[in-house]
Amino acid sequence: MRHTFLGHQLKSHVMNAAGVHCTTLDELSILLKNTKGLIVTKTATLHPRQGNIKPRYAEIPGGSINSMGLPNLGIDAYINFITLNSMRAHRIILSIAGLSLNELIRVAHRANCSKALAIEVNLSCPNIDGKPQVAYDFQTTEYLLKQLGIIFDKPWGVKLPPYFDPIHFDQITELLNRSSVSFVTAINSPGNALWLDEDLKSVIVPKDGHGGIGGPMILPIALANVSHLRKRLRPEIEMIGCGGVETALDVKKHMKCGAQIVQVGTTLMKYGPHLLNELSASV
Ligand code: RRO
Repeated sequence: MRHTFLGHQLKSHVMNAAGVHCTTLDELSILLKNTKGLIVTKTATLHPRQGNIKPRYAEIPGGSINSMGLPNLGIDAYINFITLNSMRAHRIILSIAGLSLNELIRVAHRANCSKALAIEVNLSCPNIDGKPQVAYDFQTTEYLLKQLGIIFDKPWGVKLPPYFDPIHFDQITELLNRSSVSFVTAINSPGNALWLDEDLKSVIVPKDGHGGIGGPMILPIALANVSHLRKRLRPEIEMIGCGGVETALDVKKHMKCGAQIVQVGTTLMKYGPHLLNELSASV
């Protein structure tokens, strides 16, 4: 089967989800060399960040919980990586975020000058203490979409958190349909979940044990989000499905709901990059 994204033919329609196997330059190199489709970087901020204290990722029944806290090398390191790998830059999506509007605007300007295929603006990081997920605040999102539309002259999209009510799908897609996004990625980890170990202690220390969840347990939420968004978005806006993918059948389900390409997080974390090729070969 042939797959296209933003007008490019792809050799694979399965890729990593931002944050998994894409934070260090070594991880990115391995991913780029050993997979055939697109890859996305860890969400980059203006300056490098250590993230939350460890442990901050754990496997739990049904998937994973994380409270990474946006550890990353800073935008310039990822832009340099893309420049150094310019022959494969057309396969790289640069994920960005800012802890303030001002920071996001500055990161966006730099990202726009990179050779990346596209930019995925993360409006949905669930793990920064004191910072709400931007895409749950429609007023701020509307303002940001306008500002980012002025900055970007290369393809860009947004990574959304899960929504749970039809009115919220109406509201977010109304804003997106008026913006210049080329694609939407859905979903980020449902945030601020809590898991307790058998000894009744939380498994993830930062944020009082709360974190974003991933893996098979979120597949129904992810599919519903892809489907609701696809029905409401302008047809020209492409969709990347993300959330809960463990098997080739799960990839097909995302595509049936409207995704053109599919990202894998928790399952990639568990099995490593060869899994992406296996999933794409069997569709
Ligand atoms: O780094 C994280 O804590 C993190 C991010 Br930025 C995100 O977008 N989603 C997630 O589950 N964790």
